[in-house]
Amino acid sequence: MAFDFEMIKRVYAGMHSKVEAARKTIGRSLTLAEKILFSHLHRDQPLQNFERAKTYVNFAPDRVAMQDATAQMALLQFMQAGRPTVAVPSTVHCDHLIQAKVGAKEDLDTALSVNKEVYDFLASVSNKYGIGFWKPGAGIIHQVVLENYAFPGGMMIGTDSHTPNAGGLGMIAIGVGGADACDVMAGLPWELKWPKLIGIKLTGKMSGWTSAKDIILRVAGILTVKGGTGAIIEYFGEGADSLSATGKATICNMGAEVGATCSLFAYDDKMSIYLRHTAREDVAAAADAIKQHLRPDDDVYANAEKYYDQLIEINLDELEPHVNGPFTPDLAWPISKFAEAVKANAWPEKLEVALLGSCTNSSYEDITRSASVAKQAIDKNLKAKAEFTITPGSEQVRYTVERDGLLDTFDKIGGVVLANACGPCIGQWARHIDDTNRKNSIITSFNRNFAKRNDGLASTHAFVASPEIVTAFAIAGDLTFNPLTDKLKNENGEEVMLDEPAGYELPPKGFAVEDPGYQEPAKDGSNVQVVVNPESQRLQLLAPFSEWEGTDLKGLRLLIKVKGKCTTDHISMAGPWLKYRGHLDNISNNMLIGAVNFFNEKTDLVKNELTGEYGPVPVVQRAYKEAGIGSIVVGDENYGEGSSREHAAMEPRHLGVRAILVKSFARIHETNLKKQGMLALTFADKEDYDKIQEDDTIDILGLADFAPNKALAVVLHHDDGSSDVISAHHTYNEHQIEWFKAGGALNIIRRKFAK
Ligand code: MIC
Ligand code: SF4
Repeated sequence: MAFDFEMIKRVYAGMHSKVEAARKTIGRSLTLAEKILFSHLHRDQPLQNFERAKTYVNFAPDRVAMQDATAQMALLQFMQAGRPTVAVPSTVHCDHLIQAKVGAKEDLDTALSVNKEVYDFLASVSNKYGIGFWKPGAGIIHQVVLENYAFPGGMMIGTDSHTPNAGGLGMIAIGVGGADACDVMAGLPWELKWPKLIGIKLTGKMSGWTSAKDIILRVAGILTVKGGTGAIIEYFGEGADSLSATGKATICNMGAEVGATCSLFAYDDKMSIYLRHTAREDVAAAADAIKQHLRPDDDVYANAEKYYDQLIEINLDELEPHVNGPFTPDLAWPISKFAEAVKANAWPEKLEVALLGSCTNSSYEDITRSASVAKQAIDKNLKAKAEFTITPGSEQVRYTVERDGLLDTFDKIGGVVLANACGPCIGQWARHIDDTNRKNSIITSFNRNFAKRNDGLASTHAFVASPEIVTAFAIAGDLTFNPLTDKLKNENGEEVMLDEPAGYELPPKGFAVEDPGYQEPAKDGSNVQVVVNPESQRLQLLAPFSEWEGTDLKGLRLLIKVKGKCTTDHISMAGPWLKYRGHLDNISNNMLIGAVNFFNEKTDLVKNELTGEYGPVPVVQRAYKEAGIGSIVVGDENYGEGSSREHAAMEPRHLGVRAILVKSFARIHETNLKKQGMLALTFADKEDYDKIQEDDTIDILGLADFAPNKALAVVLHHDDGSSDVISAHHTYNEHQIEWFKAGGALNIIRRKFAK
C-alpha cells in the first residue's frame, strides 16, 4: 500500500523552479492554489497568465482515486483505451456497495456475497493494470486516501465529488467523472478551466460545542449550493492553522456542497503531525523542507482582497454549532435559531435516527468528541432516545477506536456500529420504519441531505450537523433541543445538562490496525484475465456511442422539463440502483425518475408524444429511441448538482437524448455530458425556460459551425403552429467540440491507441 514516495519527491523537486517561473510570468505573489496549479501544468501546456473561469488549461495530476460505484464505469472505459498499465499511481476503494442493515460484520459478509461479481471484476482489473485495490471493509475512499496517499502540494483527481477531502492535507484534489479518470490513467492531460479563487479568512478560535463541521455548514449558508462553482476555496488565518488536519479535511470535503472545484488549507504543523501519525515521517520531512511553496506568499495574507475574487471572513470566536436542512445542505441554522425554525416550518420535532460517520466526519477526533458526549449519557443516567448508528471511516480508525474503548461507549447507549463504508450516506440503508409515509426527521454527520437520499423516503426530513451535535441529538431524541442551553431529564427524573465535548485530534497511543484491507497489484499483469459474463445483470462491456451525424438536430421531442432542484440523485438515483453501476443498459432504467415534471408536478410521469399517454421517463425515452427520434431534457439552475457519477450523463446518451438545456450546470456534470458526446447547453436568457411547452418539437441549429463562444439557435415549434427562436450558450472549447463530433471522448482515445 506504500504511497509512492519517489513520486512525491519528484513533485517537490520540480516545485521550486515551477513556482519561481510562474511568479515571474504573473508578476506578483501567488496564492497556494496558484502554486500547486502552476506546478502541475501538463508538459505540453505553455505557461501564461490564465484568465480565471475562462481559459481551459491542461494539467498532469499525480494520482487517481476511484470508489467502487464509479470505478466500474471508469475501468470499463479504461479497458478500451488499450494501455497495458495505468500511467499514474491509482487506487480503487470498495466502500459504496455495502448495505447497512444489522451491523458491521454481518453486513460486510452479505456485501461480499451479494457483490461478489463486481468485487471480483474490480480486483482483477486493478491487478491487471497496476492499480492498488482496497477491499470492502477497508474504509471510505476519502478517509483511506487521507491516511495513506494525500500529500501537501500534490494534485489528485478522484471519481467521487468529495475527493477534495484531501485538501485537509494541502492537496488540490478534484472530483471528476470516470471518463476524466480514464484520460489521466491513460497518460493524457487533464483539462480544467483555470479556477476562480475564493478566500475564506478564519479569525479567532473555536471552543465548546463548535467544531470544524460548523465552519463549512456556515460557509454553505453563505455561498449556497452553487456559490462555489468554478472556484477553489482557500482557507487561511489564525483560525485555519488551529484546526486539526482531519478537521480541515471535513471542511474541504463538504466544499463539494457549495459546488467548489476543491478547497485547500496551507501546510502547517497540524498537517505535519498528522503525516507523522500516519506513518509518513518522510513525507512530513520533505514537505517541511519546501514549506514556503506549500503556503501562499506573505503578501497574500497581508492584502488578501488583491488575490481573491471573493473574500469571506468568519470569526470562530462567535461561530455557533449549525444544523443544516432539510432537503438541501445550504439551509443553514445556527443552533440558537434551529428550534424556532423546526416549529415554524412544522418539521417533525421527534428525532427518529441519528447517524454518525461518512467521509466527512469519521476521524479519530470526531469519534472521540462524540464518544465524550455519549459517555456523559452513561454517567448522567440518560438513555439515547433516538436510534443511533456509527460508521467509522476506515479500518485503521475503527481498530484504533475499538482498542481505545470508544466503540464500547457507543454500544452502552445503544449505538450500532456499522461497516467501515458509506452505508446510509448513499442510501445503502435498510431502514426499519413502521410507516414509510409518516413525516419523520433524522440527523446525520454526513454532507448531503437531498430528498430520499438516505432511505429512499420522500417523507424523511434529513438534517446535517457535526458529529458531537448528532450525538447530543441522539440522546435528546428531539430536534428542538439545544445542548448549549437546555437540560434533559434522566432516568431518575433529574434535570441534567450535557457538558461540552472533549476529544483528541490524534490517538495518544498512536494508530493501530491489524489488516488494513489492501491488495497490491501484480508486478506484471499482462496474463491476468478480466472476464465479464455476457449474461451478467451487473456488468456490461461498453459499446462505442455513435458519431455525430454531421447535421443540425431537428424534430427533437421534449422528454421532460424539470422543475426546481435536479441533483444527480434525481437523475440517476443511488441506493437500490447502485447494483447496476457497471451495467449501462440496466441502470438507464432509473434515468430522471426523481426529477419533477414541470407540467404535472409529478416525478417519473411524462407525456409520450407518440401516443399522447403518460408514462415513466425511461419507458417514454426508450419509445423515442425505438422510433429513432431524438429528445431533449430541459432543466433549472445548478442542474446535476452533487455526485460525480457519470451515469447521469451516460444514461441519457445511451437512451438517445441529444441535448440538455438548462439555466445553469454543476461543474462535474457539465463535463461528464461533454465527455459522453452530449450537447450541454444553457439558456442565453434564463426566462426562455418559460417558453418551453410540453408538446414542443425542437430543433438545434448551427452545429455545422459549432465553435467556442458561439451561441446555437434553438427553435421551439409549439403545438398551435407558432414558434419561438431562442439562443443557447455553451462552454465547449475546440477540443471538446471534437468529443461531440466523435460521439464521445472515448472514441477519440480509442482511435489514438489503436494506431
Ligand atoms: C455521493 O456522495 O453522492 C457519492 C455516492 O459518493 C457520489 C459518487 C457516486 O455517485 O457513486 C459522489 O459524491 O460523487
Ligand atoms: Fe460515501 Fe457519503 Fe462520502 Fe459519498 S458522501 S463518498 S456516499 S460517505
